Amino acid sequence: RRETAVLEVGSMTCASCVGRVERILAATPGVLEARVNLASERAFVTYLAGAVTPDDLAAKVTKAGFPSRPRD
Ligand code: 9UX
Repeated sequence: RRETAVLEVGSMTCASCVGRVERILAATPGVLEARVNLASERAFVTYLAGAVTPDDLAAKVTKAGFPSRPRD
């Protein structure tokens, strides 16, 4: 089943950062779609439940230099 995660993503300062974060998320197994909004510092990720978790996604983006955490 598909679910949507919202992540708060820090340290994005330009459109290229947005593209980097979207590619990082989209390249993660289980992720179907990833969209990032720079102004709101949010990532919206559609993923397959059981394949990956919001915590996994936030950890991966954080490791790439953009401190992130799941939001309700
Ligand atoms: Mo923009 Mo982001 O020049 O890591 S790519 S600051």
